[in-house]
Amino acid sequence: MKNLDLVIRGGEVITASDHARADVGVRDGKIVAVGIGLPKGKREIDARGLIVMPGGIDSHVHLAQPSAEGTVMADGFESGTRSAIAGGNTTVIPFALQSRGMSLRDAVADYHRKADGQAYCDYGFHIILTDPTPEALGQELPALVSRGYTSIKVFMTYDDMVLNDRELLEVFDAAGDCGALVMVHCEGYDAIRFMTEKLEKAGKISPYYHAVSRPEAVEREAAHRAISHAEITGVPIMIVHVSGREAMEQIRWARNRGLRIMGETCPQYVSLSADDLKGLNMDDTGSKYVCSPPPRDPESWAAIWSGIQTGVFQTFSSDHCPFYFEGKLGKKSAAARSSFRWVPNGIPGVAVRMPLLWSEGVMKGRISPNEFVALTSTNHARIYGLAQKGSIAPGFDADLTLWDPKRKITITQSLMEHGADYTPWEGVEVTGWPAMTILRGEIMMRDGEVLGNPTMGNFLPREISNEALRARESGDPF
Ligand code: DUC
Ligand code: ZN
Ligand code: ZN
Repeated sequence: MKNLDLVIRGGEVITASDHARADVGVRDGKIVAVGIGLPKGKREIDARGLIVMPGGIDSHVHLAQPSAEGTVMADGFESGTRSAIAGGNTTVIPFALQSRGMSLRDAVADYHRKADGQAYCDYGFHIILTDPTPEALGQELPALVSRGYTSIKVFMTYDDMVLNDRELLEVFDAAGDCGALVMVHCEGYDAIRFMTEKLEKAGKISPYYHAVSRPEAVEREAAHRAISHAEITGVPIMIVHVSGREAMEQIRWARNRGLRIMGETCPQYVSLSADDLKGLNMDDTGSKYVCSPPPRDPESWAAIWSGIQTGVFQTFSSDHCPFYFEGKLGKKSAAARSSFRWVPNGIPGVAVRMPLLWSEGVMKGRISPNEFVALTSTNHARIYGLAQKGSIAPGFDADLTLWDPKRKITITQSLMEHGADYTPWEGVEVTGWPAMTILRGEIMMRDGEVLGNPTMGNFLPREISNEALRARESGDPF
């Protein structure tokens, strides 16, 4: 094993299935050897005392995505992927939004323009499908799947994105035909509108009422409906950003019935609560925590942990959806102060996803280090068709995070490297932090300093998801 470009020596190598003290040898951006006593490489990294794990893959982030009211996101590709690298990630999968009236091809082209030469880490695109025209479903979607855009997201709420039941069924069916994996935002449109109007009429307009307007039943009802549509059309779906017991139990129920329903949850659903949205007045900090579905409560965190521990959830993603707090377009804009309805929905979290899960999950004995790797990297790669990512073995991309499992850090804005002007986890103490992020053999972050440049991230065409393939092999329900 000669001519190694890089040897990472003496770390504890942990994958989703194994762990061993070993050296990792890299050549031409690929892992070529994992073993003991590898020959000297051109570059050497002493990893003694550190864990060497597959680079984090965050399969749910939003970058440079416009919203209906003209709100601008706080991160484009440059700052968003920089933040990802700072948090130990080497791949992100953001969304390419199809606005109504737009073709899917134009949506994808638009996001390539935004990302090209602007990414510190590798990236793919999911497509947000809001306008399921016969052309979009019959021609564009199959063509885009064959070019590596193998997953789509659909919404069951929001005026500018909601699909009705008939449209959901059409989209699921078309996705099943071409192998696209469907991610579903499960919150029911009518129930939210009803609650929002009722609360506003009663003068209950502060950020806290965002959580009141979207109780768990809103998420549970929509999850059940999405699961039923998936069963009827015979397609696998991923229910994203699950916030609490009710929707979690729907997924568990579906999986116990043998349906291919997958679940994703996020740091906010095991660490933030609806009480964080409470503020004394509209200028207070409650809007910093407004996201959808809303964070719940400690009982709910326990339910989410049980879902993580029992395999209801396959992925732990950030749902990084960054908005400014201050300023005309931020969470305290004049419109946002007039009602919670206008507070931009989303929080930044790509830099803290891995530390929060390590600290709350591994350090507190809730999950093993192998499960941590599965939840933050490997499962994202398998579910979303990234065969070359998510493990440490010869042939895989040399995407590695060197993890300091005992490092204590107080989370603060200056460590985030994101474009937002705050972090919802300001002042939270965690144990476990990335010491180094390596992308295809290049050191992109060392001891908190982001190195490299934003031309180093590559676009990743993705294969058809394992789940979609299995569903197709098992045959059409009719
Ligand atoms: N859904 C997301 O996936 N992210 C932020 C807001 C939303 O509704
Ligand atoms: Zn969503
Ligand atoms: Zn999201």
